[in-house]
Amino acid sequence: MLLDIQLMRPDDYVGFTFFIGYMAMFAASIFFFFERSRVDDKWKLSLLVSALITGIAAVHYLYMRDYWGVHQESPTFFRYVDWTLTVPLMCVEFYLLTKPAGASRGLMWKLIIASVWMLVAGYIGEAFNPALTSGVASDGTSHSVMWGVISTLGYLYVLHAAWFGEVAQLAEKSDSAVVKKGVRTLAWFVLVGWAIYPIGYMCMPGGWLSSVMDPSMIDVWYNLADAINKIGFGLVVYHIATSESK
Ligand SMILES: *C/C=C(C)/C=C/C=C(C)/C=C/C1=C(C)CCCC1(C)C
Repeated sequence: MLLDIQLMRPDDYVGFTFFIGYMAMFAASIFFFFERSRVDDKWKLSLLVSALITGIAAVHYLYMRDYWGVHQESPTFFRYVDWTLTVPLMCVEFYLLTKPAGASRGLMWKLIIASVWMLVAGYIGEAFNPALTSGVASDGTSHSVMWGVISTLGYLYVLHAAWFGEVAQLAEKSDSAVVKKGVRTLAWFVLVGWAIYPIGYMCMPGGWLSSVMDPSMIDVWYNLADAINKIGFGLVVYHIATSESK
């Protein structure tokens, strides 16, 4: 009996980014997990969360790679399941880093709710886009713009918290210069790294960039952004943890 999995063609560059994304996430997870033994106890949970973020992504990438291979179509559902699990965990990282300076559980939950809001609205914008059924790109414009704007409100909340709001203020109060600087670096990830996703979103049929960019580019943008944000974010946490360990 033949397996139903199609082997990747050498010119399938979108498929290749899923392939390499999977390996990178997997390797990063092993790294963060084993490095836990080298840091002080109070940092072990932060490194575990980094390992979980890339580990959860690795499992989804394996699945998305095959989904792409078989259907040559965006694995939108699995993409959003992955993000809905991993982005709240990134919010947990902000909480863990600022907890010694007084961060409350309430702050953690506000960030989690804002990020889930952002992702649920984004999912509605992508998965229920009328252009997908009608085949007419312009049919999707008002739908994708409306849900994109709703989603952006959640994004702005997290961005504001990381730069000016509670997270930034607590980091400022921290007595560790490394934590202060590290939280600022993570805020840059939220500003620059996270901004890549709306670019991908705007490539979908009917999106503002769809006339200038191939809709299949959406997955390349998302895969690139995931690698930067999940692995890079984890490395910043790793740097803080190792610098602050004896
Ligand atoms: C590891 C995955 C991460 C860090 C995913 C982040 C996703 C976003 C910041 C998505 C943002 C979006 C908007 C701000 C508007 C359009 C819809 C989204 C969901 C693509």
